[in-house]
Amino acid sequence: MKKTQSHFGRIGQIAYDGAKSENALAFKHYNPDEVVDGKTMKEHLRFSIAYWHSFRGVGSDPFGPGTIQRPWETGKDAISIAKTRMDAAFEFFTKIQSPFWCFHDRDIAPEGRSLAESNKYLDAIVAHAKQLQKATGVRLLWGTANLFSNPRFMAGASTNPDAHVFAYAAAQVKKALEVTQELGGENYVFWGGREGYETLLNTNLKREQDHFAAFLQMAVDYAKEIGFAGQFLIEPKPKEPTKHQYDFDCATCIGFLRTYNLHKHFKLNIETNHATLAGHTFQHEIEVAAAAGLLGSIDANAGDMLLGWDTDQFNTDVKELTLAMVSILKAGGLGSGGFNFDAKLRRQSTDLDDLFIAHIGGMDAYALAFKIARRILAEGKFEKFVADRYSSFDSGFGKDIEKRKIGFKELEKLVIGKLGEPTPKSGKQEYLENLLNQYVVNGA
Ligand code: XLS
Ligand code: NI
Ligand code: NI
Repeated sequence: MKKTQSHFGRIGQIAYDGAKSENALAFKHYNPDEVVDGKTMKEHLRFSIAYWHSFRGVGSDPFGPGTIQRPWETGKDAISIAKTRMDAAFEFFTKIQSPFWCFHDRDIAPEGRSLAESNKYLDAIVAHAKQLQKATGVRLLWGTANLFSNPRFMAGASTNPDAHVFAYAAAQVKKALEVTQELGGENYVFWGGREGYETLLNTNLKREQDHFAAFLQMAVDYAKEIGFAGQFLIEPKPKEPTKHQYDFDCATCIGFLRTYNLHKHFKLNIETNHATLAGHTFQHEIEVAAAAGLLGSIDANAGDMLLGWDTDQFNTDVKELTLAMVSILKAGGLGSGGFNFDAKLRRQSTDLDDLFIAHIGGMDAYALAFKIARRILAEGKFEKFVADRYSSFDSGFGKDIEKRKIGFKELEKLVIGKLGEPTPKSGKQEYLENLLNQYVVNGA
């Protein structure tokens, strides 16, 4: 990388310093170059930095403006500021040793007065990003379009009652797909923050869902036309900003994709905080997606149990992440997906080093969870317990049930005859919880 002025002063590349380290600016568990099973930890974990939070987030909330000021936010016009900001971002990606980044079109380049002008700005910044990717080796995990901030999208994008807004959104996604392809993006995400409704008094739910499906089909067709080979991902979220969102949770998305015959073209991007907003655990959403063969990628963050909105915090809960990792590894991993830190600094975390410390904590927690999960799977205690618990389906009439060889009449005969009353078998939940705790406490 060409030696340029540092945007982070004395903070250099973050190094692995071991679990006992007291250096806040060092990794304790994430050793990017450590080889596990023939692959480096960097390759296993495929971490990604979210441009919107880390480089556009300023700590604002509905009650007050931003609190976080960055030294690189200067320049003669919006384009030159955007370029300098991007230089800082790539310096950060390199220093934090993240192999990937993610963006929305409007995070990286300013919006113009017309779509044509916005596209021109985007092209200028994408050319800059391409150079920076080449110089640093940092790759694009996914791109997406912001179809929720501009007032034109107040009633949704593809589910807007106005066909004109649908057309605008389609044109914007067309361009976002092209630039994602230009930057070698490995996936493309749809998150429908305003694809839903506020009141059914003014909404035709069925028609909106049909439009949403038509929109996704157009994206699939256009990707094929331009040869974009990245994986399409839908990111479920039950609410916020809209009261009811059509992509409520994984199960809802799976039903939607199958209804409209789109399931061959999409997988799911699961966000921890969205899972909890939907009343599920993170692991539940992973298992639901994996069971349908649609586990795609992760937006790594956490909510606050006492707040009912998407607080997008960095996740340091090793127990929660261990459970998630067990399910991900059992499902065979994330393929072209990765762990994208869709997480932001707290409003009071105003120092530049907070950005590093936050990501270090998230990366370390995931790395540790990955190692604990591997140990859990290698020892196979939980898997054996679960296999035994279902073993009555491995032979005899249980097997016949699974093979669909038996029906109500035969089963009635068995119960009235030799089977009689079933004997209770303990689910041993407390034993299993204690076992899990032991793994987490003993660490890697
Ligand atoms: C918002 C979403 C968003 C998506 C990308 O809640 O998490 O950040 O990841 O549009
Ligand atoms: Ni997200
Ligand atoms: Ni979110």
